Amino acid sequence: MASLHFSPVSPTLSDVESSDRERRMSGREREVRSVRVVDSHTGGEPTRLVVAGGPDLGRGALSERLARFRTAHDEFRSAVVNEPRGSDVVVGGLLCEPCDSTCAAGVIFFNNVGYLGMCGHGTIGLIASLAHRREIAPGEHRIETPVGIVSAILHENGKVTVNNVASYRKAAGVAVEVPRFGTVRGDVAWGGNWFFLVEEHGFELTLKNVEALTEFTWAVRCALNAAGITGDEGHEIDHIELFGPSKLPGVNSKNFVLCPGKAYDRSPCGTGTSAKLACLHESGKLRESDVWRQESIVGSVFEGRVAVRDGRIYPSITGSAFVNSEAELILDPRDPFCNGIRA
Ligand code: PYC
Repeated sequence: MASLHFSPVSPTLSDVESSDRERRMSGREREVRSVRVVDSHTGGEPTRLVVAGGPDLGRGALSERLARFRTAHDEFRSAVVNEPRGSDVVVGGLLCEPCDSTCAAGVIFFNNVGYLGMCGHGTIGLIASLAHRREIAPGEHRIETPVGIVSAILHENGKVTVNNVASYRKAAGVAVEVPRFGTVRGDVAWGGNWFFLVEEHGFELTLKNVEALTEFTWAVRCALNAAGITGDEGHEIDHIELFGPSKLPGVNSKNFVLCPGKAYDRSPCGTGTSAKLACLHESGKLRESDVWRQESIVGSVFEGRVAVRDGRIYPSITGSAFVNSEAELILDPRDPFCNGIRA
């Protein structure tokens, strides 16, 4: 595999362009930053991959670099994904040099309100973007994330299979009292992020119901928080996932996934589908040889499987991403919304 060129902290203009621009600029203007991004979507869910011009997070484990990103460079996160450059739906990925030399890359995912442990649709987008830049070829590539190493197979047909971190159900059939909606039961599960998975909700999962689905899932998330129902080590359950029947032939289920910043996932959610696969396997409804097809609220489909090693469940998710833009973001300190519109 060709090794990737990592230049996350330096501007990406060519030397000649840079020095021309330098000569024309003075004072504050010199602080204008150039950030190189590749935009893609995976089943309708956007990913903006920062390939150059990101903050210097130093060395060390990706979890340590994420902590540095959060405490010292959070404005960069907001500048890249929030309005007016982005929107609540955009998930950002900062391409990082990996610590482990067997990995092709490291990545830290982020969104309109914070950071993600892992992101399935984002990893598919990352692989499609690196392939678009001719930085990787078909085959398997190991990727470092803040929650562990995952691998991704770029298939000859452009599809991508993400072999996710070990996933598991922490608790089944947990009841929570949700104001205005009553008792809601769901499973608490980890798939690289924390999820509350609900089968019984009474809603039809269609795009025309998105407002009602958002209101309900947000109320569930707030109720879990208020009741002190969390993932391991007190981690907030910040993704809520509803399931219903799919009308597509051969597809097992349709979902609606509310993400931490109140936007819904347009894709079937890679980490959410992983959490679902872990729950299905743990309840004896999915064997290692089975394929689970998960439809998203917009009609895109991921294929999921599980492998069990040393008693742990490793989901894999297959989907496609398409690159739709390569761009240079300009962060001009004179712009009052240079760092995005923040709450
Ligand atoms: O695909 O894992 C995912 C994901 C998480 C949040 C949005 N998408």
